[in-house]
Amino acid sequence: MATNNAPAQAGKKNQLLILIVAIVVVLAVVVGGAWAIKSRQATANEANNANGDTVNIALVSRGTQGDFLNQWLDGANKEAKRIGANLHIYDAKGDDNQQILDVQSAVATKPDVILVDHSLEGVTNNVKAALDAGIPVVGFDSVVNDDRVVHVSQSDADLSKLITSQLVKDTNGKADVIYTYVAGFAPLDRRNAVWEKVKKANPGLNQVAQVGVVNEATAQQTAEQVKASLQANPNVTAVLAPYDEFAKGAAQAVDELGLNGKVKVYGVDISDADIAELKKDNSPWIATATTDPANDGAVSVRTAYLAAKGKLGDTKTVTVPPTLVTGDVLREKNITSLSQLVTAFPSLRTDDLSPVEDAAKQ
Ligand code: SR1
Repeated sequence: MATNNAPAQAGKKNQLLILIVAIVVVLAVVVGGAWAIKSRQATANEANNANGDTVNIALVSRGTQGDFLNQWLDGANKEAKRIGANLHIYDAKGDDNQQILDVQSAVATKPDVILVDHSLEGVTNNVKAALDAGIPVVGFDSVVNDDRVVHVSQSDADLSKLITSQLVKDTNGKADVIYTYVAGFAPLDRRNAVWEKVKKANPGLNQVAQVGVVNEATAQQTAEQVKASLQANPNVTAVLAPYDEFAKGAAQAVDELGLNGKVKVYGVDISDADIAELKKDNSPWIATATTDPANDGAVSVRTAYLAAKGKLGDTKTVTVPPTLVTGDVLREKNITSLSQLVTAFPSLRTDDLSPVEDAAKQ
């Protein structure tokens, strides 16, 4: 008796088809992933092979979002081009674990130097591997537990002293204060150490809340936290926000609650957008202690270049001095951009720090 085997055969065909599709998908993932790594590696290697006597700098950036890092990277790129260095940038997009992996990837390309920015402590082991392999490492605003690392930073202690002194002066040392801070970031921790001392020296300062986040939405989320803290603490007259993304958020919160004139914001950092906010009539953000972020990036690249050339000597720290900028001065001088600010405050350019021309001649 003929039996109808069609359903069984169709079932086997479907199973075979599913198996083939699964194999194709797996192969695509494996090959695609390998290509991505290879292309990243290849790009870095191409940079290494582009011109043997060119200094190859692997910049492993945490990719913290915001104006400061965008300007810092712009300054780093422009300075690398000016001094003839290859800059291969790894952008961890704010992911600390990715940055750790990026250091490892950078070591594999055998660059002349590795420049790390805004890293947390987790990169230490891979940085040690670089140093043990003879690759010098320079860190900007980075936490790395190895004395061989050369550290570049703004003088965070002076940044904090400048802005907290303005707060103490304006409040006569007596105020309920909201403080924005996230521990673990080298610059914020160094600024915090000064704030702790200022509070001890001025017992009239009452920190009623500590808020703040560092992520891809720092300003917006900090605004929400400051707003809630202001509503819960009606006697607050000052917000200390020692990072411009924090300060933007704090200013937004004060504006939204209509507390302009009552609550003042004391910030750190500057950008064109920050200048616009500071200059606004009745802006709550009244002052900021700052350097020029692009200049900081340029100093970092020059320091890395000198480290690669073995021209740093026994230099282990390079520190950029800050300046206090107030909304009043910006309005008086009608400053609307960072380039105009640098013209008005020439000390924001520190070409004397890690000068490369000398190294290039040697
Ligand atoms: C999350 S760390 C942010 C700080 O890095 C740089 O030091 C800038 O000054 C910014 O305040």
